[in-house]
Amino acid sequence: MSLKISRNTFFNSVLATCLFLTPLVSTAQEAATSQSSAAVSNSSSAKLINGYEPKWWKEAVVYQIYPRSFSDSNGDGIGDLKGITSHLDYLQKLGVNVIWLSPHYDSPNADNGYDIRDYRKVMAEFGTMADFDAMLAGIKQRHMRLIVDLVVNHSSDEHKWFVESRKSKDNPYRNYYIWRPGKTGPDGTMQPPNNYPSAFSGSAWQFDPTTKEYYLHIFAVKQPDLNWDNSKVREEVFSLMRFWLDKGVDGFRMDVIPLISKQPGFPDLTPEQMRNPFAIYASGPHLTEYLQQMNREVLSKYDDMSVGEAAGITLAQEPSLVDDRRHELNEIFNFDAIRVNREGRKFVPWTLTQLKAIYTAHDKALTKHDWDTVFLSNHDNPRVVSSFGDDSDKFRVPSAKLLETMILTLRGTAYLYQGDELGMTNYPFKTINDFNDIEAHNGYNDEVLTRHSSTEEAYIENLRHMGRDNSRTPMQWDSSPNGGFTAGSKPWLAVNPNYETINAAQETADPVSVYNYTARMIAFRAKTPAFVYGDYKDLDPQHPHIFAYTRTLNGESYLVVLNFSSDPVDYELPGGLKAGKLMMDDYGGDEGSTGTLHLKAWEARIYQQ
Ligand code: TEU
Ligand code: CA
Repeated sequence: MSLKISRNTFFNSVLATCLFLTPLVSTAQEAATSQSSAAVSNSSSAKLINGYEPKWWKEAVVYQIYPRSFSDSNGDGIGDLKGITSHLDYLQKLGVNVIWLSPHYDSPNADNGYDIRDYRKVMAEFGTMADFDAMLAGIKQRHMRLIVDLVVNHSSDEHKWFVESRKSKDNPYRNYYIWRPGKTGPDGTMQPPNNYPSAFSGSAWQFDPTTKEYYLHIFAVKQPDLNWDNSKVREEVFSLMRFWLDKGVDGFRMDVIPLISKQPGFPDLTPEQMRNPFAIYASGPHLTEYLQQMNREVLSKYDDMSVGEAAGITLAQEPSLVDDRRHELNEIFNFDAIRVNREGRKFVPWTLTQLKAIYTAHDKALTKHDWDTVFLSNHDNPRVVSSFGDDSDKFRVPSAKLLETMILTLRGTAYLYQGDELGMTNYPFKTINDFNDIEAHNGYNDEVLTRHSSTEEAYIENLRHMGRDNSRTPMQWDSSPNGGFTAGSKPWLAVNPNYETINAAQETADPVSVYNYTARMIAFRAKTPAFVYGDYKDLDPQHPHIFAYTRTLNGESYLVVLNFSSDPVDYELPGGLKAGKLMMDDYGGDEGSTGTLHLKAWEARIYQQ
């Protein structure tokens, strides 16, 4: 560490020193919380780290749980909250700081919980409010935090608001949703109000015979969009947010939050706009106003974290949602990287230079007042090692480790999805009957059975690569029947048959497993602020197989070198750079300081320069 003691550097060396005293602080969680609380306690802006205001949610490693598929405690084949509570030690040992829980609310499960019937009630299949409270208490006892899913662009059509709303045009809840009269088509038939497509195939409008009007549903017919232009709806949402924050929840992942402000007059999409409807759905005139009201009336009142799922938002628009001077959201999920291998729903080949260009673009587009997220997996996307690594038996482990190395050393809050820490892979789906996902079935009925725009085989083949159910197969805990996910006979979705070789019991017992490597990487990140607040530099953007970048903070610099290929590469570091002290290697080797690195397939190395 250079000894030039600027005030900043002095502060940071204090920070760094207390970090290097980390052994005093037992787990990565406590380290992270102490790191930020230390910074926050003197949270005047002066105490910036490399121009960034330190925040616990910037330093966090977030672990997403899809409750239906995590762990079944009562043998009904469906994951539940007691199942999560029974595995909190496993998560604490991994070192994650925050748990993001996908929807746990009362729901008829048309879209597996993303269709909420009662926002203050726990889904019966998942347990009781007492189970929720016990899970939350267990998370806090282990110095972790919990954020829950806020799904308020739409509700379930079984929510009492909608049950009332559809009864009559003058029902007090009518204006909680978006109703419009149909228009008469050229052939005299009744047509939807406009040509908006649903994300789950077909029109985004559903005719309702009771009042002979259409209601808007950007997602499924059973997911009617809420009318945020109605201030009563906004008050309802702010009130249910306070309900969960007052229970001790630490924040929200906000589902498709940019869609809450609709286009006045609902003009038809032009053919150009029809190529990316979400860009129009996500650019309503009142989005900033509603997010600033939400921040003013709720988020700013708690030490919470808000991450918006921002489908339809471009990188250029990202600061307008996360710049901390605008008081809207803390961070968003931008989908550029995770969707580098797809056009619409179609799986397309991708290149490393494309992915690297996206990370460089993020580095350039975001200021010190913005903060990013880093993720390549969630419950809507295929498994990370199958999509971005090599899930063959020979390279599944090193490529899974390499991808976690990247996610945990790029700038932004890092996100893991359940099973990534085990290197879980996509599922060998055979027919449409193997799928549960409404998006898959609606698409099949539309593209294969109705419009014949795709053959059955082509459609299923694409789903094998892109289908959301790839990530929703049950968690693989051990090699017992059904991977130990359930003691029951029939899990709600089949367990990946490779559970006998890929499971938590084996991984936690094996010191060189993906799990233990990821845990070491998370601990390394927790004590290395350069991986959080450090400057980012891609050293070799055009190299087709090597991703080499540095993270530098106050003269302390780390070099990360990743071989994104299934072939060894002799890599000469650019500009005569010499590799420094080896700190991490997913193969555990060390060839000493040199300018040319002999990298094995999917080898990942981190050097302290
Ligand atoms: O997803 C929104 C979203 O962008 C996805 O629907 C995505 O377009 C698609 O799945 C890609 O295959 C959120 C939730 O994450 C998702 O699970 C819900 O189905 C959806 O909103 C509706 O709530
Ligand atoms: Ca259960």
